[in-house]
Amino acid sequence: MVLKSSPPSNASPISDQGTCPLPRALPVVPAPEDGKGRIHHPLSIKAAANPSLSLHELLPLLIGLACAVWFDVPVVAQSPVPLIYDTDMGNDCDDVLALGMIHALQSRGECELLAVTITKDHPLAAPFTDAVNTFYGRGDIPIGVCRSGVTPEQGRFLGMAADREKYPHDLTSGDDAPAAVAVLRKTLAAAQDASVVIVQVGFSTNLADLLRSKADQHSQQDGVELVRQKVRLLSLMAGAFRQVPGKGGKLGDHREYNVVKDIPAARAIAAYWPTEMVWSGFEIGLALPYPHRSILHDFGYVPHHPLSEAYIMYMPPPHDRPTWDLTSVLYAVRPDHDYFAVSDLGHVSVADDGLTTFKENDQGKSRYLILRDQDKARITEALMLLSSQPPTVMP
Ligand SMILES: [Ca+2]
Ligand SMILES: [Ca+2]
Repeated sequence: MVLKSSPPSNASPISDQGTCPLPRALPVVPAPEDGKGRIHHPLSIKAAANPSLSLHELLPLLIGLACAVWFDVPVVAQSPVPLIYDTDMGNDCDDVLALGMIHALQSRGECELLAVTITKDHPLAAPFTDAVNTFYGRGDIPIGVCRSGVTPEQGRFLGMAADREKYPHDLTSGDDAPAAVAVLRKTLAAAQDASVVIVQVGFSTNLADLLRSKADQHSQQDGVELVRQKVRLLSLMAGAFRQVPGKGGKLGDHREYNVVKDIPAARAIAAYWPTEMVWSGFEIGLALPYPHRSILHDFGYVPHHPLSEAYIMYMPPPHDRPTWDLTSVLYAVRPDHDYFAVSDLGHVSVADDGLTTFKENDQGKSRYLILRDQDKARITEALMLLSSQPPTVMP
């Protein structure tokens, strides 16, 4: 296994007018264009608008202008990553923080949440998700549900969705939501080819059902062909790719929850998913605990915040919850930030008991994330800042 930097995404970092690599999230300067995709330097505009500037004031502007001319770099807008979030919302609080991150990244122009599909079979999972989406001003995002019987219990925080005064939303029961597979097929059919990134942070139930799906009113393609045509990447929190400390601190194999809860579905995805997959194993989020002080201090900009309340109801501070699902979102939207190293290509196999094994193979479609010690602090900071970022419009 060879450590290497993240592979480039298909959102080309190379301008078609030059060769200057640009970070995905480079803010686009809202300045006039000359019709050739070139953006005028703001300093040149200021100087032109103020002809009476003194030499003292003018000099830095002239230097800036000279630099702007010298480095007449065309700025190319990066289009937001079209994203589908597939989650077992309600089983742990990291799904909630990860959804908050997606909304923050969308507000920053880095992604667009097309749909949420849910693999927890409880009628309040979809209303809770709708409440979070509504909190961030995006209550119309389609939500699809499963009828799998997997984790049917309510859990510790989905009951928050019953209080529509505190957390307004209009989807009151998952019974009123469409099936996840229908939402997935409709969303993919409407997307551009090879564009969609799916983040799977629960069980593989919905995505395995998608692969098995047949032509319908949304697409003439079967599930495998539809995914092959429309999906660019599957970023999933599932499996474990190194041993982790068990009871007593002794290293051992880990059968990861998202795999174990629906082993046939996980096996189907590992074997038949037709696009690139990047797996965030159990060990990644475990090594990046979410600092509980952030829950106590960073969400107080509204009287009632669904993220911090769900976290506290799930397991109150002082508890630093692992950031499993958050890491999959971070990689999905910012693969070029070099937060993580990734393995070489290979196959993931899923044993009958849910144990995952990775085998290098040039023909494989899977990679897994690798965490370098020196990156832990900046990843944790990114996860905290993004998940606690206020909505664009305060509810
Ligand atoms: Ca809604
Ligand atoms: Ca989850």
